[in-house]
Amino acid sequence: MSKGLVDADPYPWPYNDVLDPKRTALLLIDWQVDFCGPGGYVDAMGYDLNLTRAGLEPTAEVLAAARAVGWLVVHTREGHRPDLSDCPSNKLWRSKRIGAGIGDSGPCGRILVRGEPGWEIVPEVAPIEGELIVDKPGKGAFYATDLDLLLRRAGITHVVLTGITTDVCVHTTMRDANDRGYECLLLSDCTGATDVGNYEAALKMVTMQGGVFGAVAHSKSLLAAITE
Ligand code: C5J
Repeated sequence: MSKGLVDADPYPWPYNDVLDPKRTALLLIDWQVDFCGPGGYVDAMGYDLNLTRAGLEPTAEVLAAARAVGWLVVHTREGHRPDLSDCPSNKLWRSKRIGAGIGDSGPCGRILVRGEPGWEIVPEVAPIEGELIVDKPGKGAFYATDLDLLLRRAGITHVVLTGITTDVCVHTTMRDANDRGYECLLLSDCTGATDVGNYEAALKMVTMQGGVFGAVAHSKSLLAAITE
């Protein structure tokens, strides 16, 4: 492996041999109580929280390293206005159908509503002063947000993705970032899904066609490259 490159699949990342701290951002997608905490949205749907929490510890380690080398750090949160005026009616209908209605009251307040305890980012990877937070009504972090503007304005060309869930918000965001020309890396141990098969398939999808959406690496490979 050349110096400063990440041992990744299907190619040493990034493609252009540049792991430049001024041009690289760490994305932390939806590390919210609603997706990995007891009493939140994912819990209400009956999925195994161990799967969505699995990536928290390595993500905290990567976050500390990114902060130390001065990467731009961006946190996202999925959620809706209290009156749900930004929640598409089909999304609302489906959530109620599975027994975790958006806006309904639960142990963590109203499900997926901005400002509620369930919508908060969990303490392990909570934002600190100066880090960007992007609130999004959809699955992708670019839709109906200023994320692209913030990244371009900061001179970011490379994006490292962590977060939950792998097959939904992380994938939608990665695909969109890739279409916009960002060089993307997904950290396999810093993400999780509500289903193991979907998690594995989502990682594999990235690596097809020579890296159709970018590349996948273990966080240890990224940390090794950062500290080289
Ligand atoms: C989902 C997300 N899974 N953050 N949201 O509905 O991936």
